[in-house]
Amino acid sequence: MNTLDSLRAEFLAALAAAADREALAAVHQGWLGRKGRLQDLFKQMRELPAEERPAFGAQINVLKEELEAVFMARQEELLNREGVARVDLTLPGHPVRTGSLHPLQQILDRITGIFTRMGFTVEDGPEVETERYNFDMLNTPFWHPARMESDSLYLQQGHMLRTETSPVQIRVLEQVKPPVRIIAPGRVYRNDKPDASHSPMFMQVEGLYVDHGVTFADLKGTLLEFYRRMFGPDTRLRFRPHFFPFTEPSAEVDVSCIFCGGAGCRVCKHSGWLEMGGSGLVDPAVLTGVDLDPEEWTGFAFGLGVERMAMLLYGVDDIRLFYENDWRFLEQF
Ligand code: 2NL
Repeated sequence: MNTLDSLRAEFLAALAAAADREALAAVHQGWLGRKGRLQDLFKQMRELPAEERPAFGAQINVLKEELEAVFMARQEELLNREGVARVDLTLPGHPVRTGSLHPLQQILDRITGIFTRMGFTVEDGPEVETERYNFDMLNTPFWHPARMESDSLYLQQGHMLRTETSPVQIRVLEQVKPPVRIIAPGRVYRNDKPDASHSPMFMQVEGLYVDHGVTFADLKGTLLEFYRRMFGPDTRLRFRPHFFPFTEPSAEVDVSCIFCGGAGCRVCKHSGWLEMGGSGLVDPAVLTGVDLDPEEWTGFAFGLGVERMAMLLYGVDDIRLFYENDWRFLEQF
């Protein structure tokens, strides 16, 4: 009995002194392990007279269970304490990065929002088009420079990547009888070498309104309202005569510089104006191509570049940034 009591006391002292995992493991090995002190006791048992062995064996077993329970409790206590010590609650947390809409998507959402509130509906269509829809139906002659291999991206058998979203509008005109009031936002493609102001893929929003008696004044009023909602109520517009195969007359559209208000600054190269896009009245040849009588129907159309607006509004000086998906750029929006 004495042996067992002093053994227990020794064990408890050793256990109390064990302050880390390694010390704990050593205590387990030295006492409860296969070659530990308790195992020695079982060996000593054989030296006792046969009749005393069962009672002694039972006592060792009781002691062993007791020590194992104490050991487990101590181990748990130590591990818990260690675990808490390892978590430094004063450290900054792991940030969870939240996503955000791509800057071009944000601008596109604003553009479509303004036009839908003016009564336009949004249409889309294939990015792989036929030359027929991309050029022929838009009155673009076979010799037109836009058709050149060096300007457009051609695929097999008369197919190509669309260079404008106009084919979307042609497809709508083929299907629905006017009045038609639609915008067609989407990706378009050109065979351009990328630089700060060119990307072979970019975004365009085209608009089309065909009805009885649509005039150039409707075009001016619609675009003025659009740009005023986009850039502010003091925005002014300037229409410069131009040529597009699909509109007649055609005009390029400038807005008064959104930075200097027209006084002249570095961004507008001291002209007071920023070039924004093209527009015009739908060419009669385009209307006949979709079986509409140009004597009965007229329309206006326009095309605007989304990147151009995003670059001006966000102060971005390189179009390629929009397509590199570098989160250091994207997270700023
Ligand atoms: C630009 C501006 C423009 C159109 C696109 C169009 C569409 C149909 C009929 C007639 Cl279905 N026109 N779209 C009109 C004028 C300009 O694009 O700067 N393009 C290079």
